[in-house]
Amino acid sequence: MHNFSRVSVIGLGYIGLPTAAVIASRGVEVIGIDVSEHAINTINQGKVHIVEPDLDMLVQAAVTTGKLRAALVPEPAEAFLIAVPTPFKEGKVPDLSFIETALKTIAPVIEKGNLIVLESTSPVGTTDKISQWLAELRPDLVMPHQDMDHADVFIAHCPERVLPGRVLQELVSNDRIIGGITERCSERAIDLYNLFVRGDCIQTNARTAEMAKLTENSFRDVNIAFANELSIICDHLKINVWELIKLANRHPRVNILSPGPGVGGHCIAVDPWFIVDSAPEQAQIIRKAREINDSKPHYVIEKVKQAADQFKKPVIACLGLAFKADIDDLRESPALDIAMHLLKDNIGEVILVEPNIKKLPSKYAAFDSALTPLPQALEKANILLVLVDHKQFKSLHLADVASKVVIDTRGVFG
Ligand code: SAJ
Repeated sequence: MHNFSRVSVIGLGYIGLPTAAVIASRGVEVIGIDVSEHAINTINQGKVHIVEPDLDMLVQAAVTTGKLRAALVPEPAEAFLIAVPTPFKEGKVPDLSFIETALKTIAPVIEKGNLIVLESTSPVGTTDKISQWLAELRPDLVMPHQDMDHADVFIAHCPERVLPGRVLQELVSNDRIIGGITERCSERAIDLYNLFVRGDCIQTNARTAEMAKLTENSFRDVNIAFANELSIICDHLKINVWELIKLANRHPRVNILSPGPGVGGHCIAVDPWFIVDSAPEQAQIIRKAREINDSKPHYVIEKVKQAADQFKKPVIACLGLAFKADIDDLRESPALDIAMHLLKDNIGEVILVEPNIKKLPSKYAAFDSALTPLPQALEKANILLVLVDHKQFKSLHLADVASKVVIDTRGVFG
């Protein structure tokens, strides 16, 4: 088993920073690299620039004990863990530029015997590309795709799988899929993850590991699309979809997910497109599911417009703006998207209730005055649009809202 005394994490975001802090908490020296000076300065003060339960304490302890340090310029290390974003660009084509830039940044400090692990969710073939790119950047080193048995560096993919809001628990307890370019690459990466993972580290090859991560998020997306399609069918047939799903889920082999206003976040709505891009002819259900989930916000907007037509002076209260329950994350949120459309469409007065935030992102600052506490919103609105199942909304009773038109996209009233 290989012991690591110095690890570098490239990209100190929602995945990289918690991973760096957890590795540091195991007594390993960790150097975190990021392009943001703000992130570097914040971390070096023992503080965090992202919201995640308990992360602040862990980072503070790791920085105070000198085990974690952040820097703009890379330094030599035994292992490099790349955790940068992989968004898509025009035409839903994966954008690997962050990975390529990260690799160019670390290439000059890579030494014989080093391990490079890609954690970023990536299309199939990306880990092989890293080996090829690095061969060009460092022709003095032998890459695993060039000589399986005598490579100078080890390269593997180990996709992150943690759920925002539970990152620190899941980083340690989740099983990890580890796919190296060669078996030796996988084994070296397993040694690294065994430092902090209590779940199983399961060995495979790089392409299967890449596809496994995309498959997990696509599985979820397809199943949410099924629930969203059911909700639209049930509206048409005048059936309560929430009751229907509860009943169907009583079958021992049925487990339908929950419909909603659409799918948000940075992963489930993005990753299936990586499969579609790699296999456009074959990936039919996966593409259709994406289309169904992406169209759900428009369906909700149309429903609100129809309801607003019944009132002379419609007052629409949007309950929740975050992308899912009990978090403050508004990025890629269908709820925010719907609320902003309604505000801009001038179909009546629109008020916003989001108990987890005090201010809207600067892009929407003009609408800050629409933010309203829940009791006032309940008093004022004649249409209640439930967009997020925050705990504050789940504690409402149907009697509290009996006089209003309720459009409940999350089933908080069952
Ligand atoms: N949603 C529904 N109905 C459901 C479940 C979710 O509409 O029944 C919506 C949510 O409201 C939200 C979106 O889907 O808008 C995604 O939320 P989520 O909680 O299902 O997942 P994420 O995006 O926060 O995290 C996912 C996780 N993947 C899986 O559960 C397979 C996480 O483990 C991954 O690490 C993460 O993506 C990632 O980074 O890829």
